[in-house]
Amino acid sequence: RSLANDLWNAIPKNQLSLHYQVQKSVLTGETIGYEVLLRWNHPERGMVPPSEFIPLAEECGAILPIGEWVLREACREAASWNEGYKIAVNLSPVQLSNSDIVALVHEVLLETGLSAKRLELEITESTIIQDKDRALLTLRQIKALGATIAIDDFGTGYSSLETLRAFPFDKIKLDRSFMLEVEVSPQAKAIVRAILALGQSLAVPVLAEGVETQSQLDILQSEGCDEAQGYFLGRPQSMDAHALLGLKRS
Ligand code: G
Ligand code: G
Ligand code: MN
Ligand code: NA
Repeated sequence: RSLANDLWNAIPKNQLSLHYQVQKSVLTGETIGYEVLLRWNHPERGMVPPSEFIPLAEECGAILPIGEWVLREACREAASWNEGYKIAVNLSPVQLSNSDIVALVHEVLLETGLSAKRLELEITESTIIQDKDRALLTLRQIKALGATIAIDDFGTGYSSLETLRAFPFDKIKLDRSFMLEVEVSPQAKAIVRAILALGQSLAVPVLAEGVETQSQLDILQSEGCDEAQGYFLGRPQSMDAHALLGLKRS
């Protein structure tokens, strides 16, 4: 039995679950939304991190049913909240290129009754690099449904200014590697500042990921960053976790 084999059984065996991590306004501290992070509780291996099983799921194709499950669960969950917070769901490149993601998003919104403007889809640049024309069309169609699109892990890997120019992003998520350095490295701080200025010029809000300390948050505030996410503001946790229980409609 292989891990890939186990992965195909993870949904029917109820081994997948979702964690939620808060995203807040830097200026006011208000909650804006929650990012959904998938967890796999393997019967023998315990919690397998997404960094291990998402690539495997993409390789073997299981990401399609798994991604569909995540989207449906996340939207159903958010629709039951008594606050209109946004829900941010990560999309795999494989979902974008090998499935009718537009039809799926449309169907899930109708089925769960979630207002489309509360759904944000997070994609990385690798998602759109393969077939840019098709990706652009797909993202436009998703936006036409009323959902929004964030570019994830910005500033690393392939992310380029050309992509920002050509694609209709609603949010830039600054990669968490910058937060590791921002307090000690003038270079890192200069890059953060430049990306924030870029976001402002393009009228696209920037969210800083991986905020772990008050002093990082202070820097973001003085530099005019819009939103933040990270352990300092809240760890990813299950809906059962006490901090989120107050969200449930009674
Ligand atoms: O929660 P954690 O830090 O371990 O997540 C690691 C990576 O897995 C992140 O890059 C995140 O984007 C990705 N990830 C988490 N949940 C999902 C999901 O539901 N779908 C996809 N495609 N990626 C996810
Ligand atoms: O790539 P993506 O942004 O989707 O990944 C989110 C991942 O980052 C999740 O796996 C989450 O557990 C992790 N994460 C969230 N906040 C922090 C943080 O403050 N510090 C670190 N090191 N990781 C974080
Ligand atoms: Mn993400
Ligand atoms: Na990220």
